[in-house]
Amino acid sequence: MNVALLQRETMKKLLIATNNKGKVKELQDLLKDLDIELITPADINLNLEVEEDGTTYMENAAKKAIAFAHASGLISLADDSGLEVDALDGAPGLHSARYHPKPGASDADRRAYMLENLKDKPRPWTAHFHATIAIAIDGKVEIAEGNCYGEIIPEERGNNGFGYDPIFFFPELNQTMAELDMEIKNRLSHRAKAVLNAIPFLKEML
Ligand code: ITT
Repeated sequence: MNVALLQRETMKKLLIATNNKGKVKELQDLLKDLDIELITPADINLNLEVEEDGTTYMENAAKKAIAFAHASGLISLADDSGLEVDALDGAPGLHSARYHPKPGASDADRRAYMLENLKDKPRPWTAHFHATIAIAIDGKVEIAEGNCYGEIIPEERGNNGFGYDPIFFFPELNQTMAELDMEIKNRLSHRAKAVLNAIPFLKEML
């Protein structure tokens, strides 16, 4: 066996426990400098849908991380996140991925639905993204959190990112989250901050 292959064989593995492709890409980039092999559910043919029935981000993130760790035997990192809009009393929050009356709605449908619900409210529509990260192995779970502040704007801008990014605006940058390169989003975002807060115990667990 050559040295590179041997190093890879003995490297610690971390499963990125999400079915959201946008999150996978961001987390791969955010974790790339750690000395670990990042595994996605697709890499190990793991098809797991976890019901998100918790009442907090923490409960849902922990439930996802534990379920993926149990199914794979790998240390697993899950993210539960959401967008909280002040004029909507913090909605959609925990329900951001399902914020639409129609089942099977797309991200674009959810953005349009949010703008419809906001249209009669005075601007600025201040909002923040929240992310809770849970890392689980052997019944042990560690939690880290991050927030990112901005406002919702009534027209979509930019093609990067996912979810609500095209309508989440940073006034000080004059750009939406979807106009930022991933490298910049990964310095500012709720997920980036949560990962940064998770690094110390991630290093301990690996
Ligand atoms: P997994 O549970 O498989 O990780 P999910 O998309 O269902 O994927 P969540 O339950 O955590 O994940 O839902 C988070 C939703 O919040 C996500 O689907 C987006 O609509 C929104 N969201 C979270 N982070 C975002 C970001 O960085 N940019 C845009 N929208 C985001």
